[in-house]
Amino acid sequence: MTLTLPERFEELSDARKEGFVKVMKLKEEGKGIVGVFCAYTPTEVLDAAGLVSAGLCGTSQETIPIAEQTLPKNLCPLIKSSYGFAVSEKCPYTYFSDLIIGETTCDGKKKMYELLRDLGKDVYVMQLPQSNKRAYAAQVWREEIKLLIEYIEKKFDIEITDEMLRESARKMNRLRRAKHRMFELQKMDPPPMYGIDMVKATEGEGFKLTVDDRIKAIEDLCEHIESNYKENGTDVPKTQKRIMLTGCPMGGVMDKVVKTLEDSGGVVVVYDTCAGTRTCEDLVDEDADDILLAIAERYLKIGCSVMHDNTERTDNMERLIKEYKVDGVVEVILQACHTFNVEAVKIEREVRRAGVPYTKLEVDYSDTDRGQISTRIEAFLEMIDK
Ligand code: BJ8
Repeated sequence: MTLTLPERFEELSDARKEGFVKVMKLKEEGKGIVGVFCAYTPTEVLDAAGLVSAGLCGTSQETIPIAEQTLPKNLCPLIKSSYGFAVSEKCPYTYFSDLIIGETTCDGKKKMYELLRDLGKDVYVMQLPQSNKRAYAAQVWREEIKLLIEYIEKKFDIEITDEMLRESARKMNRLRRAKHRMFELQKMDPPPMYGIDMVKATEGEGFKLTVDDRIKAIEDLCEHIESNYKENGTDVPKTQKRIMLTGCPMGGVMDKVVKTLEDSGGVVVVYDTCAGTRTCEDLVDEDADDILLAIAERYLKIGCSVMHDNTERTDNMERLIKEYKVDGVVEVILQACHTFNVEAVKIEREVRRAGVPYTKLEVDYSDTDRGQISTRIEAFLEMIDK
């Protein structure tokens, strides 16, 4: 198969060009590339299949104007940005993906996947149950994972056995434990690092190609942080207010929210998000007789607002506040994300019950609300007693 670069390749920045060349090389070496959008994607299947998986969630304002030529303006920026990257051919993983996996999560995403198909992409959508509370929910998700396995086996002409899945589950569990160990370092008082640095470190880890490389990168990082803390202490002053961030994925608002918060006297000690503690505390039962069911059960424990009766998130709130000695909670809602925005009512109730101040910020990826967000954050931090 002859691979071609996008028509406007020469207009891209050097970093992006590098990304395209790197992914093209992988494809030339015979690697299958799978794009994913959600923490519900059973990564054990992709790992067992020997496929390279890459997160495709858009985190940049840059591609939103082109997306808005097709999609409604009043839509979550993550969805618009992701679609914009596909239309403008600016993301190497989307461009070179052999397969894109989506799930029936929020309405905007599941409808956007249909439009991705119109761009000629092979998009496989898994039907996620609307709630994990029904007795049969795990069986439904198990069946969906089985169907995905069959699709992948046929498409890539491979076989995925239960033993391969079990081996991958062990590996993914090790990765989850490593991430959790890193997050738990922030329980120290004062914490060893700023939240923005922790995110940068995990972003780098996400681009490692094999799970083993990712585990090693995080474990090395943990050791480095621990020994540095012992020898030199931390750059974070004890007076910084310890903040939990919760809500929508925050990749697109790191600078506007996290950096502003930490420049104004706060430090993020816990991320209750998909990229944070929400997805690394629960493990797959590696020794279960039915490994497919064990994988299904683990994924359905993810406390995402797209689930009806998402008690997992509210149940964890008070514990996380205590364990990480949280002084205040900031909920970040991406514009037009109805599920997280409505669920915020319950989250606020839980946080206040735990006796901790709470605020909610509704944001998009643009710079237009930067001043207003900064004022809100400063006012919130000022009212926290420390
Ligand atoms: S498991 S958080 S990755 S669905 S796209 S729901 S922000 S309106 S991303 Fe998500 Fe999976 Fe849940 Fe995580 Fe709202 Fe935007 Fe929808 Fe979003």
